[in-house]
Amino acid sequence: MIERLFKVNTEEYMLPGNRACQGCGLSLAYRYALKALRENTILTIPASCLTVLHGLYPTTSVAIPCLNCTFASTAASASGIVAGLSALNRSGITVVAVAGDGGTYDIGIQALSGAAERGTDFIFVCYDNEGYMNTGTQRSSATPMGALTTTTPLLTKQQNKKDMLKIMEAHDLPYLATTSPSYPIDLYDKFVKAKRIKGSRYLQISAPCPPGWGYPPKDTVKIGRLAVETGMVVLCEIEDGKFRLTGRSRSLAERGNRLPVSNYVERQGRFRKISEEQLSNLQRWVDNKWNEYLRRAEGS
Ligand SMILES: Cc1ncc(C[n+]2csc(CCOP(=O)(O)OP(=O)(O)O)c2C)c(N)n1
Ligand code: SF4
Repeated sequence: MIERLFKVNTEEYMLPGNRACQGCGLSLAYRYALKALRENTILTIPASCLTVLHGLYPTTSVAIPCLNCTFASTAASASGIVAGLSALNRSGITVVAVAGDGGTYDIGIQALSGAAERGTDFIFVCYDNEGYMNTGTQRSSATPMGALTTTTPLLTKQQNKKDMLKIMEAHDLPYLATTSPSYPIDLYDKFVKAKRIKGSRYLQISAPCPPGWGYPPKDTVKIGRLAVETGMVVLCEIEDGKFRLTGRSRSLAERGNRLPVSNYVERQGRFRKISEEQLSNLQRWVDNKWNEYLRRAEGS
């Protein structure tokens, strides 16, 4: 592992002094993602915490060119950049769209599905903090069951999280992967791989968010690890249809020592009103997904 760390790009593309909150999981992940993507990259991002992190024109905390687009149009914006580069005969530049779960699972899904169906040569990255965090923690279709948000203030969210990976996999993409900033080498390697592959690639980052999830900023890495240890988040990749568990999720599968979901839930204020029934529903949902992943991993 130490030897592997020395192979990580030492350039920094996230400059000191960005405007994300203390302990932001997105900013940890983004630093490693940009190191893997390197200079010959153009970003496009919609309204989100990431826009705030990038900063206000004419200053920015990110040393990679970036186009701000409207909420629904992230993947369409990327398609336009790809077409523009092609018209100018510019090759060797990776176009990367990055959006939150609101901008991916909900508002950006139509443009994303269109670009993926056309096989647009780009990477779409969803950082999933499980809510509309920039505007004050509203519920999204990525919010897990039992979480409190400002639009589910009394009864918590009643529905399970949408399976966006499955939706994107149905587009027959050459590469899809899930990542977490608590496992930076796994994340870095997947971004390096995605950059080498052609066609539409989809990467999902589980991005813990201290104010939205209700835990102290110092615990972001711990919370991200617990998400994986309990199976709430599963680290995997799908390359040309071949499914693989990676990193910590693979070793959990081999050793069979996954933790109960309650270990994850009890550390976050957003779950303070989860009922016993919801907690057992959540555990059942995680168990079913996990078993499905195990079957796929065994069959591949
Ligand atoms: C069409 C449109 N609707 C609403 C907004 C207001 N808005 C700006 S950022 C944001 C939340 C974005 O949520 P998400 O995509 O999950 O990213 P996060 O804020 O969590 O980083 C909203 C609702 C907007 N800018 N444009
Ligand atoms: S609200 Fe959450 S996702 Fe947004 S900048 Fe703060 S910690 Fe990061």
